[in-house]
Amino acid sequence: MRKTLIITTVLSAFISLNSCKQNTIASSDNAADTEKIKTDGTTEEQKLVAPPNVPAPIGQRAAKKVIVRLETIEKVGELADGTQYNFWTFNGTVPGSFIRARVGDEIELHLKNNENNTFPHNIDLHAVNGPGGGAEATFVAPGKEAVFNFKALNPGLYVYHCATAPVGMHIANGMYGLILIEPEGGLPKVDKEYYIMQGDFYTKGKFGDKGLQEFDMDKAIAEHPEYVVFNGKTGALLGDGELQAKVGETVRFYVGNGGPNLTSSFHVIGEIFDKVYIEGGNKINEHVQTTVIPPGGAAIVEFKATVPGEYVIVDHAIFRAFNKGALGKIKVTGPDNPTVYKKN
Ligand SMILES: [Cu+2]
Repeated sequence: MRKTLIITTVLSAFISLNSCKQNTIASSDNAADTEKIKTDGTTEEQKLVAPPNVPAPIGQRAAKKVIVRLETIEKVGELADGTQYNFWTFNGTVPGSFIRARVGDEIELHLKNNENNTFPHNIDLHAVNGPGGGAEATFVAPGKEAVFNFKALNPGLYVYHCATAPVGMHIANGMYGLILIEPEGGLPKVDKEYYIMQGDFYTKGKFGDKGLQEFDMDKAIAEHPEYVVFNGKTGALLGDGELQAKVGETVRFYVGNGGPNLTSSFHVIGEIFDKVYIEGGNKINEHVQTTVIPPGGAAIVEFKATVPGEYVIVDHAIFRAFNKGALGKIKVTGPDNPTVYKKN
């Protein structure tokens, strides 16, 4: 009798352990689940917008085929006021256009290499399951276009970048951007969404030197940048580029780090991130002051704007902010909130 009881107990414990294990695998293995998601048979062209803006949220829509068109463009632009640099870009901006899709979407990515370019380029999207993240399939000479398809299996915020040798140089010249794969049902609605990407730049001249600056391979290898900036330019998020929000609004930043070398200690002075999607994945941390974003990594941060004023966005490795350019601002307008903050 007692023996039977022991056997039954052990057996049921084994069964429950086993079924528990199966449940865990089933619920945590998003990639396996999403392979079964059928698209609704329709196709849409992704409407791309320039940073710091992002395409409209996906919301509840069914999975579909999404056509994304990127063009690599080598062009001279401003790295700082009066300082020019020959940027290599996706769609003419640093970072490149923000791509937005959902799990289960089939993405047909067209990569065109502008005919006036000098170098071949390609794209490695960290959201891809496949060789080189698409790099092998998209290696393309100036004047040509490459196309490849992938199914978005994992939700999250991912970096994309050029992966043509010398890879470090292509990335250092500005060839990176973000792709968001929303989960089933979309992300929670917020009032404002912005796209910020940090990058380090290596010029022959010193920080602030005027005129066209050449890339410095020795400084890049030594990991000694002259510039560390948000959105490809010292002051891209200042003045006319300053981000905007109203008191009471919830603000979401999609933050990436193109690197190529430096890890970002991303911080907004005078705000606390109510939520951080750590490393751009599913896990949410709350009440965070500074979040670490490695090169080739990303994070989603959210905060509620409660008190009006100007809030400074920095890499809290603080010499980078005040001496190398990693400084932006978000302006919060609206009524004072003396119960939360009052200057006497
Ligand atoms: Cu490239």
